[in-house]
Amino acid sequence: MGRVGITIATGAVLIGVLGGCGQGTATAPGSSPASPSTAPGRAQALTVRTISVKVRNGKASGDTGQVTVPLGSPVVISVSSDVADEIHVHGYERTVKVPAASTASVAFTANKPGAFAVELENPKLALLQLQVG
Ligand SMILES: [Cu+2]
Repeated sequence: MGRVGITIATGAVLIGVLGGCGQGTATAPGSSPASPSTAPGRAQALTVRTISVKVRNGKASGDTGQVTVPLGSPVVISVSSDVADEIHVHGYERTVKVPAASTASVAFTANKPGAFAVELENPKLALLQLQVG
């Protein structure tokens, strides 16, 4: 029925993403391409920031809380979970499924400044807050 027009917020820096998973509900689950996109053209000798979080019995441990990475750094967020879930990096809108009793990683370049929540989707569990810049 009602035809929705143009979404204007595209490209704006998202501030205040701490409120949970309210955004991005239009994305179809299961259709996200799992290929980490790298930009080989302007790769500098940047250190990969590896962030590791372990989730057991609904509790996150490891690199939780606020994690600061420099703008432009390659980031790998590795989550080990005892239950099947989905990692969601807000702002960057990266989602990766993690099977039960295993580890999955989200790799991206932190090229947007700001503060971004990283969560597990199904219990809406906050893992960490990624501070870029
Ligand atoms: Cu989320």
